[in-house]
Amino acid sequence: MTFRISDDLVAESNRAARPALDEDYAALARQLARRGVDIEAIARAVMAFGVAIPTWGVGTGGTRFARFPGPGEPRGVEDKIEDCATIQQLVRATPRISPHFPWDFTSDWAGLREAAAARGLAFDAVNSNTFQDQPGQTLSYKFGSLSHVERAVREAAIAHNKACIAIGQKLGSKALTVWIADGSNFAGQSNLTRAFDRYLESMREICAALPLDWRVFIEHKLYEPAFYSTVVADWGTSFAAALELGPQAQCLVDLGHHAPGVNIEQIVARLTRFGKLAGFHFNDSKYGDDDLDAGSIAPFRLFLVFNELADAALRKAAGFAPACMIDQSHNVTDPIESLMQSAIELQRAHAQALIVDRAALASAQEANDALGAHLELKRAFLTDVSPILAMARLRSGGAVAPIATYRASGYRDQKARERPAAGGTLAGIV
Ligand code: PSV
Ligand code: MN
Repeated sequence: MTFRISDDLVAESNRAARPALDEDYAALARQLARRGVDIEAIARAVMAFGVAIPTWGVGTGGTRFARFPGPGEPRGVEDKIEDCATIQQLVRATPRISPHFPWDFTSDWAGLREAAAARGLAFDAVNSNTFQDQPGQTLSYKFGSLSHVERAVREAAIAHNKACIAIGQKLGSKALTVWIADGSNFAGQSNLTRAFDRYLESMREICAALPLDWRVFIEHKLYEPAFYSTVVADWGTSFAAALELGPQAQCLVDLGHHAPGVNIEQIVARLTRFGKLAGFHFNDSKYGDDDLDAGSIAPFRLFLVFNELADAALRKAAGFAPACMIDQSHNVTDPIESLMQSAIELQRAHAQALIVDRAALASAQEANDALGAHLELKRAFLTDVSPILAMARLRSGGAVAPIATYRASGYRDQKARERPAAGGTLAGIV
């Protein structure tokens, strides 16, 4: 039996935090009531919010220069499930995990599904990987995968995506996320039109293998590893592909995959308007695809994204069912701590968006009151909703102070003993 954080420890740390929380929650309830907001409705909405943890996120990430492994890193998918379950135990906002293949390959899919379910976890979108060659792979992805000039390579990549769908069915997933690294590093290296045509042709074959109740999430990315052109570079390309591929195809927004300064919330609004918003890979960035912790750099931008989601939910936008997932790389923190805090920051943005006075905002907009409208958003954004988030965790059986409780538990030290380091210094971004 491996180490688990005991319920007694969680209860004990909650008991200590409870008096201050009750006081802060009551004060916030009064403040919100004056603004016509029922705190209980917001608390319920926060409790209902869930974001998927990427299985690759619980391992220490790296850059192309180096990776500095942390103690007690997960050695395989079973360990990853254990870490994801620990996150869920304390924050109660992460009931699903998003696996990546072949990284999470195992020989017993039913066993994996059961192991996850036993820890209260279900499976979100499955991710295919045609951006790396696997040991012994003869048809290389060095020059692309789904858009490769050689049919045989494209077929291998298509077969892999179909295999991911088949695995996902065994795990109870309902979506396949496809991100390809295909592109070119030199002007002239690739025919920009033909490469996209080949991509669409490959994706058509993958879509034909999708079960009827599945969706395919097209993930775009501006650059990296291709530095001159990327086949699915932007939301326009993603949207065009989703239109061509039909109703099961939608566009996934990874917050780090845009040109600097791009208005991501407006992209979200556009995709929602046309029923093509698949969902998100949440993270944060300052320069590029930095994969930093959600809400750590640009919390106002995150709030504005959630503001669009709240608006869409309120007007019951057709086809609106965004899948929320995190996609981060934790290079200098304990991944479990980063993921817990990131889930909380997403709940925070969600709660802040829900307390926007939508009627006042609409009136200001209709009256061309630019500053008045802006201040309506700012009022919600500047409201400290932390007591709601903590109360939601408490009521769902989690920890009022997840990071403090996690640190007090000694979980990482225990895992360091249970999971001896594999050794070696691996480079690579995950
Ligand atoms: C690519 O940068 C990406 O955002 C895709 O979602 C990958 O699946 C993930 O990161 C892991 O490398
Ligand atoms: Mn991503």
